[in-house]
Amino acid sequence: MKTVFSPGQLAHDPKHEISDGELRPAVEIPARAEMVRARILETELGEVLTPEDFGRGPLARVHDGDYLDFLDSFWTRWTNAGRGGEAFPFVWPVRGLSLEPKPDHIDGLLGRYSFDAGTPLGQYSFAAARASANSALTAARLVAGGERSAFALCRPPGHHAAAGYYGGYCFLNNAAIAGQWLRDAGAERVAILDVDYHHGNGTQSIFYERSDVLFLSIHADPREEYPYFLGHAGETGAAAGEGYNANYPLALGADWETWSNALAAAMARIRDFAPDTLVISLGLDAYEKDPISRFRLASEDFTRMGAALAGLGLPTIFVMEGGYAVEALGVNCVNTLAGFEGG
Ligand code: OKP
Ligand code: ZN
Repeated sequence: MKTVFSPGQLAHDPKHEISDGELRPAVEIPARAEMVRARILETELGEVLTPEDFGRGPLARVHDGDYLDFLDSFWTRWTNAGRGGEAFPFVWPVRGLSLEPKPDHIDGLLGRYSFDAGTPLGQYSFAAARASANSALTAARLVAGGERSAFALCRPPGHHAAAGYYGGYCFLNNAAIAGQWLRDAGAERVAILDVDYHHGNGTQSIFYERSDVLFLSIHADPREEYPYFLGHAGETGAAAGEGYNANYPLALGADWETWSNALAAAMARIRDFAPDTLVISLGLDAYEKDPISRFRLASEDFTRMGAALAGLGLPTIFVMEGGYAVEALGVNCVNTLAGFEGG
């Protein structure tokens, strides 16, 4: 399986995040991608390609123009306000407050275009996010061109980013951008299965009213876990998209037996939908030793996961999402991909 990765993705190099009432060391760091790349080379999974630049077009098919403009102008506005380093939002337009008119001040804009305070935004974040999206797009093009599968080594990740806001370490929704690009390239139906420990609220929200993209997610119950405000079992889609969203929230502590039952249910839904292409939002944070997560998958379970997914027999794009046990990340990620190739 070919991998797509750009060194430009490493330019987003956050030092801190707001977590547990403190400014803590950031966990979504460049070493994550380095670890995965090293394991791919060590195991000879396949070639590692540099992405092509797809420009703004495919990003704007998923994200609002004013949101992309905000990301583009962030650093100038931030430094014009006399700031430097990393920005964190601290005020949001929640219930009863107004989205319009948009604030002029960067502190207002940060809240206008985000949904959490845990995501550091720095000088190179947008450039790195664009490089990450280009990796997803290049992997999508490989599969559209006839490859059975491809791996987009995306970081920063994407699945929490919605059409008009960032959060959860995500700025551009790589899986959604790849999925939409596949539709525009001629795929009639695309399924996106999100196996990250956290619910993919951004991806769900982007496709919630559409029947051409089925979104499914297996994740920690949002009653107990981030992102808290989306990902419940009753969210099944709306309008034309009714019936085309499927959530499988699991209790904290879920092991492979529990997790794989949800996977079997999700796979049955994918088979019924009969998509042309499958996109896997590949979070590796369901791992038992993940520092911020509370599922109990072992490294060998990721091999099982990959093998099971191969059983769908679909052209498949893997798009990396979370996973913070950096030492084990390469093994767990490549186990999934090699499991797919052997399955
Ligand atoms: C991103 B991805 C816990 C802070 C949690 C947000 C987690 C974002 C996960 N103290 N911060 O889905 O892996
Ligand atoms: Zn996650």
